[in-house]
Amino acid sequence: METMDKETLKEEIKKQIKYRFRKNIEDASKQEVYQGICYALKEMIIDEWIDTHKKYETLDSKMVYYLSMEFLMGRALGNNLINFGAYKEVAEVIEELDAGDLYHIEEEEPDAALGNGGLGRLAACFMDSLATLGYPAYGCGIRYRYGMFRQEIENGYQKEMPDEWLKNGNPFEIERPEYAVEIKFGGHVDAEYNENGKMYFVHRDYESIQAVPFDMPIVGYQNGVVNTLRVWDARPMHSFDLDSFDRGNYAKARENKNNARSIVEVLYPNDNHETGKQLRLKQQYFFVSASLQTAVKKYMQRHDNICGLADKVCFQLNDTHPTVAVAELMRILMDEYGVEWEQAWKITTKCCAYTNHTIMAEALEKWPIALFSSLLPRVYQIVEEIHRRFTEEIKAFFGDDQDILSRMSILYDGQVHMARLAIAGSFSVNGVARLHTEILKNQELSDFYKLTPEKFNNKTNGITQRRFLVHGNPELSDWITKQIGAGFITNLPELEKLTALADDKKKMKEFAEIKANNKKRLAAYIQEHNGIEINVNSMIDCQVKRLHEYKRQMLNILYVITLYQEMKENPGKKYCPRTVLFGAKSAPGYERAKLIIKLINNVADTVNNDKSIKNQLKVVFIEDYKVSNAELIFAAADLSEQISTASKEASGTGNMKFMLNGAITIGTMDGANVEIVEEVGRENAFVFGLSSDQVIEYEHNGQYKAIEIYNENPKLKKALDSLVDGTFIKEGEDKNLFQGLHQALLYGQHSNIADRYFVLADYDSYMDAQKQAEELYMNPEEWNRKAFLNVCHAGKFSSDRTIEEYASEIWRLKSII
Ligand code: Z2T
Repeated sequence: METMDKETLKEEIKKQIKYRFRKNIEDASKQEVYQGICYALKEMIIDEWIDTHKKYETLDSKMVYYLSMEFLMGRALGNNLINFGAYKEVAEVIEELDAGDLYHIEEEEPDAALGNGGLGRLAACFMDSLATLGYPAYGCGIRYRYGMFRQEIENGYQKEMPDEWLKNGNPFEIERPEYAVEIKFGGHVDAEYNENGKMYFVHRDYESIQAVPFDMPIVGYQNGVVNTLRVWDARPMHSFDLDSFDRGNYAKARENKNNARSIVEVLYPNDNHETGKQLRLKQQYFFVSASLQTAVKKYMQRHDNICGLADKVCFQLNDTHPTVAVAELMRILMDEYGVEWEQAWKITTKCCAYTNHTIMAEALEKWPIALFSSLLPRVYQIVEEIHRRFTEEIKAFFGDDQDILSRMSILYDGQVHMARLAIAGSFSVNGVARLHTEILKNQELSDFYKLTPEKFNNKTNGITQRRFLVHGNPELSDWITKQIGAGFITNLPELEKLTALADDKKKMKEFAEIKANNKKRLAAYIQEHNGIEINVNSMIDCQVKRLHEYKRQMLNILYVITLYQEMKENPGKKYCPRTVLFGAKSAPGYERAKLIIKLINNVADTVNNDKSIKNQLKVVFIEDYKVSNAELIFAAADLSEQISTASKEASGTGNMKFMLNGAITIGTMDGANVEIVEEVGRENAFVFGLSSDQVIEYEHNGQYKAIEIYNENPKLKKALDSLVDGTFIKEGEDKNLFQGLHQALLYGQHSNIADRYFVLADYDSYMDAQKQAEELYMNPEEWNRKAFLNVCHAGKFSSDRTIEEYASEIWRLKSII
């Protein structure tokens, strides 16, 4: 927080540019100015970064290690400036130096997209809240050379391009080669006996890889705290394999080097889906082993007995991806510190805690035993023993019941079941929204809940208002500050104080103007990136999230098609003007999702070029949806589409970002929508669709008949049939392009049942909810009031609240402030 005066700041930025680029600021490119600012800021935060860690050491603080394959950080500069308390100063300095404006300079920074979607962004929000609340924490992850792919849309199809986020360097990171550790893969394990006849295990003929940490600062909000996100890079243990080098085979000697790096080459671009690739397991063990070795070493520097580890360390497993931590910690305790099994198990199960993020079956991680045991032979041995003992426990509790064992065994059907291992090895198992946790307890994990009910708890997700309001929507943030002070920036429930203004006409007009300005800002972005002019007075209707069938972008586009067909049937009628925005990346191998992207783009093309509907409806597909353009979208949105099949979306977090920025939710009673509606009131949202109980009941009884709904609903039939009658087929395209989508909804495809996600079942009530939204929008004052009340009641959804709950109920951390 100790910032410099403006003159010193100017000198510092100029100096950085000069000695890094051999240039005076007048000659520097925007990228060079951007880097100059980053390095100047880094210099300002470095002392607090050092001091924070000194403090943790002198206080001997208990520390949480948030283990996550993904951290979807987005851009760092703007966020760091805000949290450091230097944003406005630096913005002024840049203008005074005639070096452009900060908003455009921020655009020089590539997003750090080391994550897929919700799970990775949640980890990023948690990092921000942990630092802001002064909790001792490390984020531990992988420094992927290539993050989430960049999406290009070509002829309406998604094309994946490499994300070269490190091309111009990564200014805020610091490489820490002195903390490199060795990671062992493959080989075999021999049992040997020492002089007292005690058996121990020796791992031989393994391949070693070096893990090198890079630290990134996580700046707390104006509190002097700077935490660390530690991401691991992989290197060959020795840069040349000397044996083969000696034999004169230079290329072979280099090979080793390439293998090591391949571990951290790229983020797997699957959200809510597992592919079971060996390299993925390598990634998991690589960063988990590196992080655990470091944490234990650090603990042993200050303590003489490993048995107290759980008093000082907690490992939070972000989904099952880091679950190998359970066995790896056992290995370290037993093989490296000589702890006996029973004692090691006690320590491990007091250190590990697991968060579940989905009930989708295709996301459950299972590893073939052959693959697992050949890659991690010693760790696998330990898993076998954990399994043996856990099986005893299950039998003691339930009796010898094969059905129960088939649902609970860690080793089953030739596979290692990671969620089962995570639950067995953790003292806490949490879901990410109230409804989701209830489904875990009563359906998906009910056997485990019966066995160990005390482990289960809920932690409803949250988002950081520093990025998604203060940075993403500065106009609204400043306006709120004028009304109620800046307390909401670290205490979001203070937004409740705004409620009194809902009846103040003048204030409500100001609030509406801010939304209008944000729409103009987004319109400029869309004009520049899509070449489409949108009507800034239209309802901005947004569905931005990963493309997944359960999220039902299909339901949304069916509504768009229905509306378009109505407009064409009633040429004289006036409709509520609407701009429907979609933003979504599909997993590259998810063919049906990719086809839905193509459909959205074809519908957009047809609708946007049809003069007969007089611009009352526009459809825009935002290319390359990511954290940085998401900030613009949330700020500008009127309607927030949260329309997943009830029970399928564990929480959702975009829903909270829209609410905080004054968009009204149209949504199902799923995930955190339930709690959003509870906070804001049903009258201030558009709720529709089957309940999760109804969906689960259908799934059990198999009574759902999509085709009957289709046959009984002419509007729906007409919309659906437009997929196969050529309406949205462009010249030169296969007439049957969208046949598969039609087929999947009505009859099922590839051994799946028809309409697995109940799109047709919810069509009618979705149409109703959309009609209500349109009517309300035609009454701007009423709309504005409800949108405003969404802001007022968003307080619960700060990740600060979520982190306070984790810290007090799971981690038992003490804040240093
Ligand atoms: C993911 O983003 C989510 C769940 C996953 O389960 C995997 C990924 Cl990559 C393995 C999402 C959920 O779908 C979403 O509902 C939730 O809000 C988010 O995690 C954070 O908890």
